[in-house]
Amino acid sequence: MKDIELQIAEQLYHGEEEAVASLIQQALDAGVTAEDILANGLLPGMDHVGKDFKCGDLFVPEVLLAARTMQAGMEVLRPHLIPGLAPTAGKYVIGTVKGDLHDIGKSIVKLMLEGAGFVGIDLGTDVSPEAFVKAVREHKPDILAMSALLTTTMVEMSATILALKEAGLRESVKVIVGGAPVTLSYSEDIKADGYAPDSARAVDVARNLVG
Ligand code: B1M
Repeated sequence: MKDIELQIAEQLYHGEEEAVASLIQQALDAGVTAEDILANGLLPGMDHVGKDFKCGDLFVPEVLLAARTMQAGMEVLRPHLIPGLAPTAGKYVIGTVKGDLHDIGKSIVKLMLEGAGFVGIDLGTDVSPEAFVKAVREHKPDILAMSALLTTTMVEMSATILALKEAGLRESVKVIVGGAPVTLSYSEDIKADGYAPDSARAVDVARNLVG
């Protein structure tokens, strides 16, 4: 990892929004790609936050600050991750499932999809099965992408797939699931069409399903 990427990870950990935005700009100016800044700076920084949150070294306010810093960093990266003239690869609807407020991973998946030429709608967080069904009915996406970060909320993915089935829409859309507690085996159990452990592979899966 380059020194500047290391600094981005460290400043993200400490929730230093301005420092992270300015370091990202410096890295971009120096020719580091947006993908490298994300993979070697922001994501390891957030991973460090997650580990220390788990073992009790960090608490919710610090995690929130880091999450806000991550979003600020993503705002600087966004135009560099999205090539303006890519042809449309397909249409997506994305959201974090009901009861779940985690949106960082979902937003990264969305950005990466957009970077790969997909266009779509972000329903945000805490999205009920009914709201997903309504969006599929209205927008007719190729891909419905659901994110869950809690073991208690991942069941909503299954509920949404069921709701799609009941609405007669299941065959009209490919469902992709992901998020830290979600596994390939779980995705198979609930009969999703695809699973990805990270945002880069979410794009691969979406491409394969649409292509
Ligand atoms: Co929360 N939280 N949190 N949290 N939080 C976790 C998830 C947790 C693992 C922390 C821990 O205990 N170690 C734990 C869940 C335990 C479990 O269920 N197994 C947890 C908990 C318990 C909670 C609360 C219940 C805490 C509390 O209040 N007592 C609470 C729940 C609130 C709610 O949702 N109802 C809560 C709250 C919060 C904050 C609000 C403080 C904040 C969220 C801020 C925000 O999102 N705006 C937060 C955060 C930041 C985390 C950690 C630290 C980081 C999550 C994150 O953003 N990671 C997290 C610990 C961890 O994950 N290590 C934790 C970075 C992000 C880039 O990764 O989201 O995994 P991730 O996304 C990846 C992949 O998973 C994948 O691609 C992304 C990029 O590569 N991916 C997909 C994600 N979605 C995908 C969809 C796809 C494909 C791939 O296809 C559609």
